[in-house]
Amino acid sequence: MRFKYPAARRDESKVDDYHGHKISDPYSWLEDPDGAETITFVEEQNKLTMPYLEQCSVRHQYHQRLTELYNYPKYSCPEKRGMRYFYSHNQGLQNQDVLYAQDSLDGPATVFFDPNKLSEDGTVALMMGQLSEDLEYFAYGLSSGGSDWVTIHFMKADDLTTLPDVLERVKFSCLAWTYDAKGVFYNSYPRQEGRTDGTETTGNVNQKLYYHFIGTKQSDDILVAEFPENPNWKGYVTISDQGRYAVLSITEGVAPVNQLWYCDLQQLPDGITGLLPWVKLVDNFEALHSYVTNEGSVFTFRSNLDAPRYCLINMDIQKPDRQHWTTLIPQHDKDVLSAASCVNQHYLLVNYLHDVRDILQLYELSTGQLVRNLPLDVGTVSGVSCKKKHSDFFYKFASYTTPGIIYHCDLSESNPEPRVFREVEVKGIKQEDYQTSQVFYSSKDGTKIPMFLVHAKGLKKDGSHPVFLYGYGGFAESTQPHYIVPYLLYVRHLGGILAVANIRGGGEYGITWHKAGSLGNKQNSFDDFQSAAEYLIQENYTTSARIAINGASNGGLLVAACVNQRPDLYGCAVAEVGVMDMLKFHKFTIGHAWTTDYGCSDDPEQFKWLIKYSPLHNLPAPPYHGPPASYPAILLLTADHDDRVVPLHTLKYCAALQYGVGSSPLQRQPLMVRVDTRSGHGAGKPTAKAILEYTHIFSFIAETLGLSWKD
Ligand code: X98
Repeated sequence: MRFKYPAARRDESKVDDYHGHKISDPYSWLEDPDGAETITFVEEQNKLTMPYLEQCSVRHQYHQRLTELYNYPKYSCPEKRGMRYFYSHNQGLQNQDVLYAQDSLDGPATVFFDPNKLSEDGTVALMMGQLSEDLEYFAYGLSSGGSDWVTIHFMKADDLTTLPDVLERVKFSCLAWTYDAKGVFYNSYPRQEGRTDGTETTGNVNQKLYYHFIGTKQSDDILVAEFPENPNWKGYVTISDQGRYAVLSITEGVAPVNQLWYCDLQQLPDGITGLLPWVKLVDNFEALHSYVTNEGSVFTFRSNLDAPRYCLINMDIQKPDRQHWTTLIPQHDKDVLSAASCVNQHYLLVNYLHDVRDILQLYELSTGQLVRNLPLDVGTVSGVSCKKKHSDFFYKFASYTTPGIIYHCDLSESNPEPRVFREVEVKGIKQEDYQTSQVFYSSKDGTKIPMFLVHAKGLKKDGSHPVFLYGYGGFAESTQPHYIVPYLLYVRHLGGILAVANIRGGGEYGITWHKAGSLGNKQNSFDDFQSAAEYLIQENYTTSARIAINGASNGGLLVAACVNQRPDLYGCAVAEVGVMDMLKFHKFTIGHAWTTDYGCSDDPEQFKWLIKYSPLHNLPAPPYHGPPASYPAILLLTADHDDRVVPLHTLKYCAALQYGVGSSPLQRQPLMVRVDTRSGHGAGKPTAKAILEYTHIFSFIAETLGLSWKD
């Protein structure tokens, strides 16, 4: 079937000069979210896309079954605070998780905070929350419509009454109480022209760190740190165990490096009255140091200094010179030390990532010696809750087929053993019907790439199976196993295989893996993804016409770049909230922070990297003849309040795609965009919206790959 796409004006006069290279930008008018033409463009695209998605043959079955199966109870690990426990819980289909409090683990739980009460459609979400040390107050950040902007509110923790204090223009912020519960540290941006609701594209610069005293106006907040010479710096406070120090971690972009300053709050004779007398412990961006704990003046940090797989180091702030730093737990020869926290005064709970599976171990804080292993199945520690002053801790395990097991362990017992505290069950999905395996395939340059495969037990490798191939590959983020009901539905009811490729650019094997897939090496990340598809074909799982690829954000870029490079390799591509204009991404909202992974077109050498793969700039011009004759079916997704990756990326790419490829008579598969409203980059998305979005994505895949529903 041929589709008639909405006409989009091409402004041929828009040409930019990058270091002598003339690059046209005919759809730059789509950069104005308020422009009448942009509004019409979005309306017309949705008018084409939504009826198509709604008429897909499996749409109703998929939606009904997903709603049924998603309706299972979800719990976080309980957090012990004082003598009380706090946890989040969703009965199944509630739009937002509810916070509960209880006095004992087997006692009754009462609702502590319910975000569902804040909006009809569930689009107001709780993004952050902190109790003061003695449980006097609860400070919490709400976001509306999916935006990264947050408004901080306060509530008394005993009678749940709200206080009049409200903090605005907060984004990418810490939230840290001083132990005396007089107030919190938080970050906010200066006032900006126009809107500040997440529908604007204004660059986020000059963030400042404030201290807010409870009971005062935001305009009276104390500015405690700012970096006027470095508009992209952000400084986040962590309060040390026992509350004596404010530890300030300063980052510039999203690279795993920071500066580390601290302030001894005991040495402030008049309390917090102005810019704090920060002491610089690390004043360069060579490595990342994250606070774990401190014993007096000796601080323990998780660090990647000369340790691409991370280690734990001790620094005595009374002897801050580098030559006095000591290694507490050295870097492992293969595994990544991905997290560490202190428990029961003298122990460290340490998480390692071993071939994309988590390992959890207990170490002695004083010596760094291993005490014991905490056995885990193949999967992910998706949550840990522990405190230095408490002897017990919780951790939650999840995998592609395990929805969640929360373990509880009390180190004060004579022979402490983790016990299952809570295990959830999803009625209608039998774990034993599925098989998860991990393969290591060769990429273009011979590098072995891990990939998880989830499919029905006893699947025959006869080349007939539809595949859902997912990837991310950026920002040192590891793509670890999680329980995702929509994926299991694809396996169970559409006969599919879930394939998750742990491509370079992620953090699966530490900093080396990240560097091998970023900046001038970004193409490795794309090659790894394409090699995953080729492997699945060679191994006779599938054929290219039955492969759907998917990714979001940096993964949306991955999907779009891979389609441009190998349109013959896939039957369908779903690119969510992707970065598509690699020459301009740094100009909008927080885009400048991503130059640490991508580089920046302002730099002549980096421009050459970016122009080679930027999805917007590597589409064919009409008339498109191929080869191949056509592009796969493409579904793009974005949303009006996505202020992380602003919608203009997807809109400009969509216009250029429909112009270049959609105009070809040989292009029979749809090239469509779905633009959601009161929705953002993904965090805080209400359950109803998530279910509908997954329904549209998998209905589109089924329709365009020709899959039918299996009961
Ligand atoms: C971000 O852009 C993360 C944005 N971001 C944060 C927080 N702090 C930041 C500090 C510096 C720069 C960016 C920061 O969210 C933050 C603060 C407090 C609490 C939690 C977070 N990221 C990249 C992204 O979204 C990938 C990883 C996170 N991208 C979109 C990269 C390309 C597409």
